Formats: sequence, structure tokens, C-alpha cells
Amino acid sequence: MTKPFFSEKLTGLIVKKPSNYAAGKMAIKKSIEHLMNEMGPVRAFTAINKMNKKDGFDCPGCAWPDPDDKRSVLGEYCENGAKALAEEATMKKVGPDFFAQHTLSELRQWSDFEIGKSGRLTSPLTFNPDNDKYEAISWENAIDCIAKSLTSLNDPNEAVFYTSGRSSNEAAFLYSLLARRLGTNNLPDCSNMCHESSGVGLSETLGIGKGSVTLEDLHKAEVIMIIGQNPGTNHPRMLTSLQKAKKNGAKVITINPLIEAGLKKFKNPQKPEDLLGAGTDITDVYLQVKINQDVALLKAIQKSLISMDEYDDVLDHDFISNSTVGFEAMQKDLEQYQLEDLIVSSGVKMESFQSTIDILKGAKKLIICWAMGLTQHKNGVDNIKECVNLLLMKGAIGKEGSGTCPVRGHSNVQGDRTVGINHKITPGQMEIIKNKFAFNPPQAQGYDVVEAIMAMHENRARIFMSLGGNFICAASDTHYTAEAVSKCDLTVSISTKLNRSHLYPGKRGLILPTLGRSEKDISNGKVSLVTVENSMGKIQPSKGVLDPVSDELMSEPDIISRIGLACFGDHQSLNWSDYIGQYDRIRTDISDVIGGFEQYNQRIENGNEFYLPNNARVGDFSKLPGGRAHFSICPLPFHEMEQDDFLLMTIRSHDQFNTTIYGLDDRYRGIYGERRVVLMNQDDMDRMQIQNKELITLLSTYDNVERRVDKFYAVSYDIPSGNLAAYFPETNPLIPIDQYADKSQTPISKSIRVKVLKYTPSD
Ligand SMILES: Nc1nc2c(c(=O)[nH]1)N[C@H]1C(S)=C(S)[C@@H](COP(=O)(O)OP(=O)(O)OC[C@H]3O[C@@H](n4cnc5c(=O)[nH]c(N)nc54)[C@H](O)[C@@H]3O)O[C@H]1N2
Ligand SMILES: Nc1nc2c(c(=O)[nH]1)N[C@H]1C(S)=C(S)[C@@H](COP(=O)(O)OP(=O)(O)OC[C@H]3O[C@@H](n4cnc5c(=O)[nH]c(N)nc54)[C@H](O)[C@@H]3O)O[C@H]1N2
Ligand SMILES: [Mo]
Repeated sequence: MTKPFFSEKLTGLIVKKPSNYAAGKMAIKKSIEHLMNEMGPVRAFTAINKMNKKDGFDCPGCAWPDPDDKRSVLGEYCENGAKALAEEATMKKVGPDFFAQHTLSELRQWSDFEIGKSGRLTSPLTFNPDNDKYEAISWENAIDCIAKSLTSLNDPNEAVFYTSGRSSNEAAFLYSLLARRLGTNNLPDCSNMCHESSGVGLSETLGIGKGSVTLEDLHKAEVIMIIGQNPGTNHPRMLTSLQKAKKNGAKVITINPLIEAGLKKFKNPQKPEDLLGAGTDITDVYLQVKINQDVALLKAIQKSLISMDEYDDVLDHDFISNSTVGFEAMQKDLEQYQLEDLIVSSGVKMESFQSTIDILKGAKKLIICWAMGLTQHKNGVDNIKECVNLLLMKGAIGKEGSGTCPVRGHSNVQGDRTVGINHKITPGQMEIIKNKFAFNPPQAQGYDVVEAIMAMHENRARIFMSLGGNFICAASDTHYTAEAVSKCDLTVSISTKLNRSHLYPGKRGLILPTLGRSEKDISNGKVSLVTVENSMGKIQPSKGVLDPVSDELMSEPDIISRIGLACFGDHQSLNWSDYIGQYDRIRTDISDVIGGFEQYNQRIENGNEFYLPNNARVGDFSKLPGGRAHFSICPLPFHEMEQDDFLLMTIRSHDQFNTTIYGLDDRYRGIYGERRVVLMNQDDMDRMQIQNKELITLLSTYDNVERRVDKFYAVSYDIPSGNLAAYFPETNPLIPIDQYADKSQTPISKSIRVKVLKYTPSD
């Protein structure tokens, strides 16, 4: 049997009643606890007061926008923002002395919580296979080694350049330039595992892979649908916007297999009346859909609205005929389905369905928000297109208070893509790069995450660089992925904190420690600023305020410039040394090659921010075939299930940021002290004679290959029968590398077919 990848240590499960609201006093208590434990009072106070402020730094957590106008004097942050800051700006350190004491084999036995909590990386490190330890290396030698390895490849496509979404626009732009100057578009990034399905679905239907709404739109909407998203944990500041929208009269419809606390009620920690009183109800109608039955439900909604339109003014016919194509075909396709069948498949109650229709029929301003509950399925792209269908029927695109709102994950994942991190080639882009920098950029599409892993496994790729992230844990098929990465000749990880991916280096392995966003990035005696793009397409400056945890840290843009310089030297048209410590020059070059960034430096002066152009926001579909927005025909999803098969969704607890584990509680769901937990329906447990808190094994079988994770507590929970939920990344070994969404290749992290077995300890 394969050795377990993640530590199977049990940490002491306590189950309480799930919370029926989010935030409140406990959120304040937890924020203070995390800040104090990691940073101490002075550092914590200095930083938290500047987070998400115009003269400060952007929160290193999620990508939810800050208000355009007034920012709260109490601070524009939430509990999980405070945790993200505490985790990054901790005073704990892992320097060469730490690595002298621990071999990698030993560290692999630690839990991810223990690895992460060990502290910040302080010095460049190189892996010594003779003693199985990391040892200090100078910056000069590390960069020299990288440059020599990159430039001596037989084929530039043997190098892979992964990006996580924390990096600034400046760093990401240089990184994409480095890859292309080398000659490859192998630029996989975390969005391949995240909102890629949104990007593909939205581009094909609306001509832009981003959302169309602003915060102001959200405040003006009549109806907001929140599908497959858990904002109470993952985008807590969204609840403030929802509270405002509700105050303005908006109705909220939620579609989710779990009843998430933050979608029930919000007690705004910044409002005394909320802390003492009842708080704000968020959801008006809660549709407890079965996993991956959103297409069935959305079709049922569309069918009902179309049938009512015969008598009432339900659809926006002017918009449909002037701005869209494909409505008749879609309407015709819907005829093959029976309304009742769709509703039964979706699993929602008839009464709630009816209330949904009552709300939607008269509504003119509709926004649909979504996240991973829609994107991480085999039909992830269709899920998005079905949302677009509904919006288009209602004419709810390109007008105030309406539109698409894919809620992004990492704080700058959207900006990284905008400035060039893309394995796909956008038409004309390579030509612009060629003209500006006088080299021939690669014309072939590069690898995304799944393709990069396969290429490394098959020795077609042999250098793996990562700008942030924890690739091995975040990707699927963990054992296969770890094996793939370890096969490389060289792995390079530009990181703030130690994580499990560092424990699986290639034949040579380098860790380059970098500044976090909260830290001062000083060059020539001045603190530099960088820029980021939030989930709604606004560019804003970010400037760190804390003293760096170590003198040896180098900023991300400087590391990349130095690698570029060591690889290619300076040339008139691409002068890497010009970029070092001079980010305004990077921005000038971005403005020359990326649309929408004209006068970049001027427009961010004095803390100013600006929106990028967005065709869907203004209802301009001229770039799409036929010059109109597109309705789509999407089949119902199909899962080949045996009687005792379940669909498993892998989700985030309240105490984690992706693979970074802040703590062991999932407070809103009433789970404390333990992450090895599977939420299960009581009827299913009865049928299988599984006791509450009994240990189980999850087994996934695809193409006759068995993958398993052992020793998880089954916990009785309000979840549809046949569905399971467990935390990522501990369950990622269950997802086969080749099971991903059509077109976007996003792994099927939210609908893994598994069997539940009683756990039997092996000797
Ligand atoms: N604190 C914190 N903040 C974060 C993150 C974090 O880990 N911690 N991660 C960041 C990142 S990178 C991202 S992408 C976002 C992720 O934000 P979310 O997408 O909110 O994160 P998940 O925990 O994956 O939750 C998915 C939600 O979808 C629901 N769901 C699962 N399957 C289905 C389905 O088939 N249909 C429907 N309708 N719902 C379904 C789940 O019950 C859950 O409520 O958050 C970002 N913000
Ligand atoms: N099963 C399952 N798998 C999933 C998901 C899921 O829902 N289910 N979600 C997917 C999603 S949505 C995403 S976005 C991916 C996330 O994938 P990644 O982005 O690769 O993973 P993270 O856990 O966010 O990366 C954390 C690491 O980034 C480094 N880091 C943090 N801040 C910085 C910084 O400022 N600079 C640098 N250079 N490094 C930094 C630290 O070393 C930290 O350990 O995971 C995906 N994987
Ligand atoms: Mo994400």
C-alpha cells in the first residue's frame, strides 16, 4: 500500500452545533488572538491599521474589493484577513539552524499545520541529498545555478513556471517575460485549479474572462444569487456588501449543498448594534442543492421563467433580440426536460423553488456570484454558462445593479493573469511583446497545471520554478504530483513560508525567501510600492509597512530581474537591471504591452486606483462572433455511480487559507480540533451502519485504479444524501490527475466519486 502522504495523526475531534451566524464578537476575539500570538502587539498594531488602506498594503488573503470611496476607520479587514496577516508577518523563523536539525524525511511526518507554523523562511537554501537537509546558499550562487540550468536546456519547454496568485502585477509581468524570453509559454497558475472554468465560460459567452460588476452594482441589485460559494469563511468582507445590499432592499437566493452560517446571518463586527443585536439575515431563499446538480436547478428556473413569460413580462425581450444570439435554440433544448424531473434531480424543496421563481420573475437587476462550488466539476464551464443563460434572459448584463460576479480567490490572481501569466496565447499579444522587447516569443500554447504535472512525470519537463504557492498539495493526485516534481533536475521555490512542496525537491532544490506584502520593500532608501487587481478589475497600489523578518529577503521582482539578467544579460530593448528596485519602470513597460494600463504610474499616484476596461460591464459584445452575447446549450451532468458511491466535495475550513492551516477548527460548522473529518448525511450513516465519529476510509476508483485516504471521522451533518464533504488538501490524493473539467482542465475537486469503508488499521 502507498504510504500516506499527509500526516494521519488525529488531533482530538469535538463536534458542536453549527453556528447560525457569521462574525460577531468571536471574530474579533479570534482576530486578536492570531495577531498577538504570531506578531506581538507592536507589529500587529502597525500592520493592521494599514491593511486595505489607501496608503497601506493590500490584504494578502482573498480578492474581495475594498470600497471605492470611504474606508472604515475601524479598519477594512475581517477575521480571516487578520489571520492571513498574522500568518505572513509572524515573528517565528525557519533559518539554516532549523534545517540543520531536521531532515526532509523527518519533516514529511509533520502535519501541514506544524510545518506552516514553524515560521518564515529567512535565507536562500539548497537541498543536500547526501544528508537529506536544506543548507544555506548565497543569493549569487543560487541565481547562478538557476541561470545555468535554464539556459542549458535542450528545449525551453522543459522548464515550467508556476505562479500562485499572491504575486504583484510587477512580479508576475517579469515572470511571464522571463518564461517567454527563454522561449516557453509554460505558465501554469493557481487559476487552472480555481476559476479557469469561469474564465473559459465567460469568455465564450460574454467576451471577457472576468466578472462584470462593481461593488456599487452589488449595492444596487434587486436580486443576488450566491452559488457554490462560502463567503462567511472565504470572503468575509463580502458579507458587509451583502448587508448593505439587503438594507437597500435586495433579495438573496443561495444555492449550496451545505447551510453555511455566513449565508444565514451576519453580525457585522464593526457595528455595535449587530454585535449586541440579532444581526442581518442574508439569505431569503436557501436552495440546498445536491452536489453538481446546479445545471438541473438553473434549467428548472429558466424553464419556469420562460413558461411564465407567456402571461407576464418576465424576460427582457429587447435585450435578447438586440444583444444576444442563441435564445431560441436554448429554449427549444429546454423542451426535452420535464420541470419536475429537473427539480427532483436538483434535490431542492418544491416550496423553496417556488419562492425562488416568485423573487426572480419580476426582478430586473440580477447579479450572480459564484466560486469553487461551480468551477471544480467536470462540467465546470457549463455551470458558468448556465448562469450566463439566466442573466441574459433577464437582460441582466451591462447595466447597473446586474451582472456576473465570479468571486476570485487569491488576492492578485486576477492581476497576474491580466499582465501575462497565461499558458494560452491571446491573439496579437506575442506580436506586441516582440515589437517592444525585440525577441521572438514562443507561438505555441504552454502547459497548464495538469499538463505540467504530466510533462514532469514523463520527463518532458525537468525544471520546475514556482512563484509562491504549494504546488504539490494544491494540485490533484498528490502522490503522482509529488513523484512528478521530484523527478525534475531542478526545483526552485520563491516563498515566504515553509510548506510541504519544499519537502519534495528535485535532484537539485532551491528555496528563495521573499518579502511578504505587509513588509517594507526598500531600495535606495525608499519604500517601493507594487500594484494588484481585485476581483472586480480595479488596480490599486500596495505598500508594505513592517520591517522584513530577515535582512536576506529579496523582493519577488528583484529575484526575477536578477535571474533574467543572469540568463540573458542586458540588451537595449530588454534591460533587466533597469527593473531592479525600480518598479515604475516595470509599470511603464506593462503600460506599453498590456491594454488598459495607459499612464499606469500617473494613475496610481497618491494612492489612486483605477478600473480596467470591461466590455461586459458596458454591454459591448462586438468582439464576439456575431457581435452579440451567446446563449449556450449545456447537457445535464452525468456521473456513472454504483449503488454505494458518493460524490465528495473538498472544501475549506474556517481556519485555513488553501494549503496554509491557521488552526484546527471549523467554527461555523461546529467542528473543532480536527481536520480529518468527513461530513455525512445521517440516513446514509444509518444505512451503512456507521456511527457518528467512527473512523472511515475514502476510496476512489477511476479506470480501475484505486486511490484512498484513511482514518477520517465520519460526522453526521446536514448534507444531501449521497453527498460528502471533507477538507482539502488532505483529500487531494483521491483526485485522479486526468479527472478535470472539459475545456478548462480544472480538477474535479468538488465532485469526486468515492466509496466509504470502515477504517481498519493496517499493521
Ligand atoms: N479564509 C480563506 N479565504 C479564502 C481561501 C481560503 O482557503 N481561506 N481561499 C481563497 C481561494 S484561492 C478561493 S478560490 C476562494 C474559495 O472560496 P469558496 O469557493 O467559497 O471555497 P470552498 O471552501 O471551496 O467552498 C465552496 C462552497 O461551494 C459549495 N459547493 C460545493 N460543491 C457544490 C456544488 O456542486 N454546487 C453548489 N451550488 N455548491 C457547491 C460548498 O458547500 C462551499 O460552500 O476563497 C479564497 N479566500
Ligand atoms: N481538493 C482541492 N484542491 C484545491 C482546491 C479545492 O477547493 N479542493 N482549491 C484550488 C484553488 S481554488 C487554488 S487557488 C489552489 C491554491 O494553490 P496555491 O496558490 O499553490 O497554494 P497556497 O496554499 O495558496 O500557497 C501557499 C504558499 O504560498 C507561499 N506564499 C504565501 N504568500 C506569498 C507571497 O507573498 N509570495 C510568495 N512568493 N509566496 C507566498 C507560502 O510559501 C505558502 O506556503 O489550490 C487548489 N486546490
Ligand atoms: Mo483559488
